[in-house]
Amino acid sequence: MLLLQFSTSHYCRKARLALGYKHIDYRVENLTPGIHALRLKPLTGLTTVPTLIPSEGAIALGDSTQILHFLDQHQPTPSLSLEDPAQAADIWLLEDWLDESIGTATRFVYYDYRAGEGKAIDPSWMSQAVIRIVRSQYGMTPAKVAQARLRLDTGLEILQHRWQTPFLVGDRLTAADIAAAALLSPLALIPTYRQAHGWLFDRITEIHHHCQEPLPPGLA
Ligand SMILES: N[C@@H](CCC(=O)N[C@@H](CS)C(=O)NCC(=O)O)C(=O)O
Repeated sequence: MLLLQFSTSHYCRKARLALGYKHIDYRVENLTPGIHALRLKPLTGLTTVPTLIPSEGAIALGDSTQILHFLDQHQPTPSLSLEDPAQAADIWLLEDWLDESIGTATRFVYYDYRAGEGKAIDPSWMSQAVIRIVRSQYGMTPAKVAQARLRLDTGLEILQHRWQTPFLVGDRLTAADIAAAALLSPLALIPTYRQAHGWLFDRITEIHHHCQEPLPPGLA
């Protein structure tokens, strides 16, 4: 399998965690932000990574949720879901919420930090230019960043409650745990989140070990 990605994208981390969990061999092709659409559009009609090409000539999958569902069909064991229909519904509902709401809120808060207090992480012209482009692409105004922060606060309360047991749903790792670990991982570089939510980074670390994926920046 070939995974087209941005190496730093938290949505690509989600796909890599799922591939690692299932012990699937894959190669990565790192795309350059800015010219990535030239490679992706003809494949999926979309411009986002991750994109997975299961085999040469196969239809490409251009969305991380679609990739997780495909991997479960392609290699059912270990499953990313659970047998019980109510638990399975819960897993995919959480996965969708994490993907659509929490992953985008993380992006807003993370890039706001990298452009301000966290500039020292990489003050290079190149890195700051990428951060400026991302902030403008997603319309990251101070009001929208404040909204994202509130959304993350509520989300983290819910997750802290559910992650009292090792897994968000049921008694083993599922797509919900993988989505949460990947989509919240950029917060590991932000000191206020590290201090307030130690439990979160313990879970993220455990899940990365479980899926044999290198730890994200801040935890490595
Ligand atoms: N819902 C999508 C979101 C993926 C996404 O937002 N990817 C970003 C990188 S983190 C991207 O490719 N942005 C480039 C673009 O939009 O052109 C998924 O789950 O795959």
